[in-house]
Amino acid sequence: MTKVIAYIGLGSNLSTPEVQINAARQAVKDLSGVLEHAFSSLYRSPPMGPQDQPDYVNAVMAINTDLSAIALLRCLQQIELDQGRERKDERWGPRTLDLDILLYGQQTIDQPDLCVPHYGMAKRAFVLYPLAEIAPEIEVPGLGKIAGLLASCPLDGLEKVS
Ligand code: A4P
Ligand code: MG
Repeated sequence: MTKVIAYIGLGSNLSTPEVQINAARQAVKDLSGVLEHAFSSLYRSPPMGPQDQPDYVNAVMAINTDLSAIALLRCLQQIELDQGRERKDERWGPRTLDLDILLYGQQTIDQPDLCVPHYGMAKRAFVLYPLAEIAPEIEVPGLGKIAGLLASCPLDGLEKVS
């Protein structure tokens, strides 16, 4: 199977988010069939969605993988569970760890449990800015170059974690 560069969005706002993000990075690196290609700085931002929850820490990781997109999703969901992720009914509620597949090569995937590019990425500063840091020339299928997406995406309080 050929190798693909995939981009993963990492987010956490519970149980010491920086620790969660770093642990998730290591867990992804430990997957068989995955090599880390790049990892962004950590970024802090106010919550999108319900405001009565802590700020989030986000990052974006690029990997080189021969896992299929769906196999990668299953591995990421297991890592979420391993790090104490509980799925509740509240939309956009707090979580120890969220791992989203942002991009999988230049593929567009539209399956019941997997949509790539990730549906919200073009409007989310906490995805676009870390992605642009590690992939300044990237093109998002159907949406165009990242520079154009950034130009119409306000920072919304996003800042690098020092
Ligand atoms: N799914 C479909 N496509 C994908 C994909 N590309 N990657 C399906 C990952 N999963 C994908 O996900 C729900 C379902 O999406 C899964 O069953 C999977 O098959 P989930 O992780 O169970 O639920 P979720 O993450 O709570 O849902 P959602 O709507 O994806 O949440 P978001 O959009 O990720 O938002 N504020 C800040 N500042 N930073 C954040 O990171 N994150 C959220 C969560 C809210 N507010 C935030 C942040
Ligand atoms: Mg998710």
